[in-house]
Amino acid sequence: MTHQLWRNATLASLCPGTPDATSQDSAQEDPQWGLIDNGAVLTQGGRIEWVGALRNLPAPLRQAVSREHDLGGAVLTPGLIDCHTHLVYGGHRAQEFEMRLQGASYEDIARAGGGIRSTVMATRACDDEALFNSAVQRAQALMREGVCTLEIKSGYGLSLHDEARCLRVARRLGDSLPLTVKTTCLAAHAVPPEYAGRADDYVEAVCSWLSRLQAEGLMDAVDVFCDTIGFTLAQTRRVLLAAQALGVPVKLHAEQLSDQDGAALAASLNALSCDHLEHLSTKGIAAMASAGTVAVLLPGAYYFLRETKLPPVQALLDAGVPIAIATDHNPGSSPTLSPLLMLNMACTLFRLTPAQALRGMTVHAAQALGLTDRGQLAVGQRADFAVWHVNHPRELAYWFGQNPCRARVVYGEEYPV
Ligand code: DI6
Ligand code: FE
Repeated sequence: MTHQLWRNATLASLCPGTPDATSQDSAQEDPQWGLIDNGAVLTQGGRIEWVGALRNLPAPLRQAVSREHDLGGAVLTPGLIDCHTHLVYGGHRAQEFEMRLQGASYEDIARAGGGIRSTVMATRACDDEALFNSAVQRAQALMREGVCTLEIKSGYGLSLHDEARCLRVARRLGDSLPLTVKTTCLAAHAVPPEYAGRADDYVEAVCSWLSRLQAEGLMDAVDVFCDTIGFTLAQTRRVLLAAQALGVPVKLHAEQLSDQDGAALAASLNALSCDHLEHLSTKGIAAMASAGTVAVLLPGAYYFLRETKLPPVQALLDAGVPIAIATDHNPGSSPTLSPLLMLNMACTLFRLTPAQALRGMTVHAAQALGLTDRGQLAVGQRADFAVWHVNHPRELAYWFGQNPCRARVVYGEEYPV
C-alpha cells in the first residue's frame, strides 16, 4: 500500500496530548489545538501511520515513503464533519422567510400547514434524479469548505415510500462522491396531512417502518422532532424505543423551541446526541453529562429563526458535555451551506473559542455520529484532512464569507477544491 508523506504544514491535530505539539508551552496558545509546527503526516492507504514534527520522523518510515506532498506551509486539520443536516428535499421556503420577516412566527406557519409540511409536498413531487441532483450540489458546496463526513436525515417524505426514497438518495450520495454519508431516519419530523389529527397513529406507522428501512440498510440512526409542533415526549419515547429494540442508535431534536424534557429521555436511552437545545434545563444537562451524550449546537437555526434564548453553553461546558457544531442545513430554519460560517457563529453567538468550535466540527461531531475512526490527526485514524490557506487554525472561525480551503484528502486521496 502506498505510503504518502504530507509535509510542510502546521498541523491542528486536535490531540492536546500530542508529544510534538510544540506550541503548548507558549502561554498564548490554546492547548486544545494540539498544534504541531513544521508538521508532517504519514499515511498508508487510507489511514494515518505517523503524525509529528517532520524532524522527528523515524528514518525507516521516511524511507518507506513513495509519494510526497509539499503543503506549502498550509494549515492541516482533520476533515470537517457536518453531523446534522437535512440535505435531501425538494423546493425551498424563501417565501416563508418573507412571511417571518413580516411578523409570522415559525410555529404559526407550521400550524397553518406550511413549514416542514410544505417541503414534504415539494419533496414528494420530485423524482429520485431531481432529489439526487439537488443534494449533490449541496454536498459539493459543503465539501468545498472541507467537509469529508456528512450526516443526512430524512424527514421530508413522511411515508414509507418517500422516506425510503430520500434515504436511498442519501446513501447514493455517499457512494457517488468522495465523502462518507451517515443516514438518520427522521420520519417523526412532522405529522403528514394524511394523518392530520391522528399523530399517535402516525407514530405507530413510523415504528412499523423502522424494521423495513433497517432491513434495506438505509439508516444508521433514528431521530425525532420532540416539540409542541413536533411530537410529544410519550410519542418520542415510542419511536426511540422501537429504534433501540432494533439496535439502532438514537438522537433527538430536543428543546429547540420549548422544554419538553426530551434530552433527559434521550440520554436515558444512551442517545448519541441531543441537538438544538436552546431550552435545555439543568436536569437535561445532568442527564446528558452522565450518559456521555453529545450536545449538537446549531447556530444557523438560532440565527435564521432570530432566536433570543441561547443554549446553556457555559453550563454544558461546566458539566463536561461534549459540544458539536453543525450546519443543520434545511430549507426552513437553516438554509446555509457554509460550515465555516457556523464556526464563526459558534464563537460570536454562542461564545465558544475558535478551538472549541473546530473541535465541535471534528472530534465531537465524530462522537455525535458514533464514529471513532476520525476527527483527529492521530495514528490509526482515517486519512481524511482539510488543507487551508491560513497561518493559524483560529482563522477558520475568524474569516466569514470567504473560503480558505485549498484541498480535501479523503481516505488518503487528494481532491483539490
Ligand atoms: N428543527 C429544525 O430546525 C428543522 N427541523 C427541526 O426539527 C427545520 C425543518 C424545516 O423547517 O423544514
Ligand atoms: Fe435539524
